[in-house]
Amino acid sequence: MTIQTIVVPDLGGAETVEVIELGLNPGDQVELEDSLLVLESDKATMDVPSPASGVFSKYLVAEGATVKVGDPIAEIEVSGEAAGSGAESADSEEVEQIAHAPVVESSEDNSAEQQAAPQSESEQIVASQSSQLMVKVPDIGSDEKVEVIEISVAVGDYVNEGDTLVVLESDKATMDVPSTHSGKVLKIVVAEGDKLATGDDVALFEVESAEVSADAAAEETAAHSVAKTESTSVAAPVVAESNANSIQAAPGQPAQPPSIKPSVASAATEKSAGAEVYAGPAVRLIARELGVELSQVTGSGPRGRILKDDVNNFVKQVMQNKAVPEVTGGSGIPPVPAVDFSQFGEIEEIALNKIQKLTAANMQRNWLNVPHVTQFDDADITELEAFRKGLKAECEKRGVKVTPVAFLIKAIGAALQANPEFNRSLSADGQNFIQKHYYHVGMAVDTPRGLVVPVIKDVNEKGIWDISAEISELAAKARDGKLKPAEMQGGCFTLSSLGAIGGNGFTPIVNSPEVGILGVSKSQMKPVWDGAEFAPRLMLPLALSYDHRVINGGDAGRFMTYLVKLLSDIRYLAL
Ligand code: CAO
Repeated sequence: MTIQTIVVPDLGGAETVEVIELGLNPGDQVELEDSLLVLESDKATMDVPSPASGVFSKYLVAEGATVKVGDPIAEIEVSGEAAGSGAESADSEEVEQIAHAPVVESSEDNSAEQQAAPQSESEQIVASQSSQLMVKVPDIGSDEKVEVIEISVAVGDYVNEGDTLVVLESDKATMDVPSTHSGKVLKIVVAEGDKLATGDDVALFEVESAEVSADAAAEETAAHSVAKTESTSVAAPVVAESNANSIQAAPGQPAQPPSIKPSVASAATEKSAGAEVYAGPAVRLIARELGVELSQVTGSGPRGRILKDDVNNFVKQVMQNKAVPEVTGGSGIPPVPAVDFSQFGEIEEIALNKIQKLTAANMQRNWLNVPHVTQFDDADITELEAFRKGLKAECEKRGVKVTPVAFLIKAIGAALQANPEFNRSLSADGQNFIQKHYYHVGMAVDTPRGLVVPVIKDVNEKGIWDISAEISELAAKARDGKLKPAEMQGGCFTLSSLGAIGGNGFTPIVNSPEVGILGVSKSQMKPVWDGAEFAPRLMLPLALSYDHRVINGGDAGRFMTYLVKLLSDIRYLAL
């Protein structure tokens, strides 16, 4: 292995650049062309790719350092063979510029060569009609085709000179193709993903005729110049400060044709989803590979630039919160805007605990996936309550507390058996019903840490005493945080009783993949017409929510009617 020193490559005119991103750690494996670090001038952002595969050793500069061409910036360890084909080893007296240095030309101090470049650009604008111009890809400095990664205008748009038409991206740089004229876009002849080379058509424009004639004049002059200077014309990428206004050159001076200026600096800023995105080519590549919308990523780099770590962290965060990707939004659902409540008064932030996070995720999942319908009825529990109260002495003797909830669970089990549609789930692919032949009922328990749902198994094989004992035991465990996972699994249907708390009705959310849930509110004495007179009866408000994919209204009506009958005359429970 040989240590190979990477130096700042040709900066295309910029004297110094800033080191803005150091993404590797000593020992990291790097492949040929992997980005080692990112440099930025006032016009361009460029990745410095590795000239060979090897092991990253260390950086020789710090983030924020200002460096110039030839400055050593990093070291990698490469095999002897790779070292021979790449840059010089550290032993070498002369430090050579890396083989794959990005050539991002800046043009403020245009060389003679670069001055000649615009001449070839005369071909970039062709007057196809008296008032129409075809804007073409400028000289991009190589024969390599580059990809269109963004179309920044639409047909019919009026664009001003300098506005970006499309964004091109090679593996080394991102370039805007700005409009050379003000005018209306008549046609865009490229699509995202197209590979373009210098001189390819981009968009047809309608421009004012005066401008066209000026261009045409310039074109003619420039074309003439091309003929004269053909040998000196270079294919330098024109990240030029070359002034489009130079078309109004002084009399006698060779008029410069309007040049299309791929500005790498501004290319690093992508307009996406209405938001400005500031990121380099390597980061854009990673984002595209991972399917990350960069406008959603917050940049932690200098001036808000998005770094690789930002993209990685974004992905990690989404994966970690997969169950709750966002409080709102996703699947095309418009997100609720984030509000800074502190502007209205004093606030404090309280983190959700694990149960609360899970509840939030499950509720959102169930609410979004299940087409809910809720049906209401009241059960006359006058006799049930009289019977229950009559059990008081027996309860004390047995040490068991019997509440209406035990009768509800027993009645639900019987109603599930009589109405098997409620004892089903929909298969994950939506093609089959899963009919269950066991009767396990979940019971929502309100605890200081949040809502949990222990499950009472085989309720149809148990009597009121056993069910009551289990309710007390599971509710106590739930409140003490001692429920085991197995005690919260396997439910066929859920009971949510707010009877001890109050209210006269609510619409519970189905605990999917179950298909039904019963919401029970506080019983109240009500005057009920018995055919001859109003009689005081203890009425229990019931709300049955169901998954309308599995249960139709008739099924629900029958289930509810049967349940009400069982609760109104519990002798049926014995049958
Ligand atoms: N109407 C009137 N009174 C009722 C009643 C009803 N529907 N249901 C129960 N009660 C009474 C009980 O009889 C008991 O009174 P007595 O001691 O005088 O007999 C009192 O209310 C307290 O009952 P409890 O809460 O101790 O026990 P429970 O069996 O009624 O309920 C449990 C157990 C675990 C369901 C309940 O404690 C609980 O946590 N409920 C909340 C469930 C919940 O949060 N649901 C919402 C989920 S969706 O967000």
